[in-house]
Amino acid sequence: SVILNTSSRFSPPQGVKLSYGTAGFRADASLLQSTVYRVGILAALRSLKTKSVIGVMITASHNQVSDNGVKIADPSGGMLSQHWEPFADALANATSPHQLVKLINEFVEKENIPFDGIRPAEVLLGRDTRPSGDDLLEAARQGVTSIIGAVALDMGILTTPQLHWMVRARNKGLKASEQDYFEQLSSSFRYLLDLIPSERSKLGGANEKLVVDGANGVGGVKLKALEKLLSGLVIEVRNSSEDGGVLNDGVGADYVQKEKVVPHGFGSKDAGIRCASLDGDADRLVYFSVQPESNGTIDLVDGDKILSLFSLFIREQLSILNEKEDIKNLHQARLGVVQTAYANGASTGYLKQLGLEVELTPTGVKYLHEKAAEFDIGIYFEANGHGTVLFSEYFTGWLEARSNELSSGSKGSEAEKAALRLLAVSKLINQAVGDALSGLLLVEVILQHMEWSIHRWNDLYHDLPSRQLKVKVADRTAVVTANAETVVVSPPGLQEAINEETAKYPHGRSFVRPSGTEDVVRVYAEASTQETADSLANSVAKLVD
Ligand code: 16G
Ligand code: ZN
Repeated sequence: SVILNTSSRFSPPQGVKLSYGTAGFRADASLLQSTVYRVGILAALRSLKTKSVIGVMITASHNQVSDNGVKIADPSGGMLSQHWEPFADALANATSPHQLVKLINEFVEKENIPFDGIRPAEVLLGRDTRPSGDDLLEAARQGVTSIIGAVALDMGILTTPQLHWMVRARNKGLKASEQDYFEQLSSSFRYLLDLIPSERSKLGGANEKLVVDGANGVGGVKLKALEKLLSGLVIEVRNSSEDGGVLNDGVGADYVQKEKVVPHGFGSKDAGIRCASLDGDADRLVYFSVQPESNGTIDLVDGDKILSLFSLFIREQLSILNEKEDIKNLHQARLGVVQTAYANGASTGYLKQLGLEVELTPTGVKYLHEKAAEFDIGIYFEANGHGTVLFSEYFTGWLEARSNELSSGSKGSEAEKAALRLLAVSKLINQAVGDALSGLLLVEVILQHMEWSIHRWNDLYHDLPSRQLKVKVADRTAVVTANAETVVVSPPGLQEAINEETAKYPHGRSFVRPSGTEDVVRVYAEASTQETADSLANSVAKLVD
C-alpha cells in the first residue's frame, strides 16, 4: 500500500472546512499548504487510475493576490471528474496523517487503482504569478512524489489554460511544451488570416492596434511572448505582472466585467480603441472600448458577445459547406451553443434568432464544457468571459480528410476554404478549457475577416440592463436551485415571491443562487432600464435576506 513519509509536515488548518468547488480549492494562501500537498497525492492517484498524465494548477484566478488555490486537470485537459470531488474533500479535511493514509488506502481499493509499477504516475505542475505559488508548488510536488514511483514535472509559471493544454497534448502523444503551444496558436492564426477572402481590404477597423489589460498577472507576460511569433496583429500589453502593479487590484477581466469601468492604466486617451482584458490566470477574456469624454465608463463586450461572434463565423463556414454540392461525404454538423442563466437575455434572443440551438447549464466550466461536448461543434461561454469552442473527434477527422484532399492538388473551392477555416479554428482555440490568449486571437482574426470594428461587433445586439448583488446569509446551502439555476426549489415560497416581483417589470428576469466560491447568495436581475433592473435586484435581495 501507500507510504506517506512527508505527510506529518503538513497539518491542515484548524477549524477550516475546505471543499473542492467549481474552482478547485481556494482560500487565503497561508491556509493551503496541507491542502495542496494532498491534492498532489490525489493527482498521482488519478494518474495511476487513468494511466495518463494529470495536471495540478496553483492559482486563485481573479481573487486578490493573498489568496491562492489548486485544481486538477484530467487526462483530456478538462476539469477533474466530478465523481472524484468528494474524495478530494475527504482528503483535504482529514485531520491526522493516520486518517489520511486510511482514506487513501480505502479509496485505492474502492477505485481499483493499480499499483503494479507498470506505468508510474506522472503529474505536470504549474502556477500563476502569486508570490505564494513557489512554496505551494513545492507542497504539490511532495504530495505527488509521496506515491512510490510518481513523477512530478514543474512546468513553472503558466496560464491555467496553458497547463490544461499541455496535459491534453501529452495524453494525445503530441508535442506539449510552451513553445509548441505558442507555435500552434500563431500558425493557426496566420493560416486563418491567409484564408480571408482576398477582395477584402484587410484595412478594416480591426487592423488598428489592440490594447490588452493583463490584470497584473501571468497573461500579459505570455501574450508578449506569443506576440513575437505573430504577424498581422499589433498588441500593446498594459498591466503585465512585471510592471509592478498588484494582481487583480482594479484590473482584469473580472473587475472590468462586474464594475463596467476601465481598469487602471486606461482612460479617456484610449477612447474608441479596441481594448481587451484578461483575468489573473488568463482563462477569461472580455473586450471593451472606452466611451469618449467619459469618466472611465466603457462599452463592455462580454463573453456573450464573444460567443455570438464565434457563432456567427462558424455558422457562416458551416453554411458554405452545406451549400456546395462538390463536397463529398458531407456530414451535416450539429452546432450548439451553451450559456448559463447569467447570459444577457438579449444575447440568448439573438442566438436563437440566428436559428442556433441554445442550451443552458448551471454556472461552472465543468457543466458548460460537458454540454458543449455533445455537439459536433459546441461553443460555450459564461458572460464573465470564460469559454471555448469544442470540436468532436468525428468532425475534426472529417475536416482533416478534406484538407488532405485539398493539399493533394484540388483547386480550393469556397467549400474547401470553409473546411480549412474550421480546421484552423479547432487548432487555434484551446480544446481543453477556456483560454483568453487563444480566444483573443480568434476574435481578432474574425474581426479582420468580417472587416468589423469593435463598435460594429458590439452592435450585434444591445444588452438588457442588468444588476448583480450578493447577500450574506447564515447558510447559503439553504438555497437550492433547479433548471440550470433558474428556479429556487428551497426554501419553499421563495420562487413564488421572486416571480411576483419579476412580473412587475417589463422584460424582467431574475434568479438567485448560492455562490460556489464565496459565502454569499448571488442575485441577478435584468429589466428594460438600469433603474428598474436595480430596483428588481434590490427587491429580490430583500426576499433572500
Ligand atoms: C468559478 C468558475 C467559473 C464561475 C465562477 C462562479 C471554473 C473554472 N470557474 O470561477 O466558471 O463563473 O466560479 O463563481 O469553473 P460563483 O459561484 O462565486 O458565482
Ligand atoms: Zn481565471
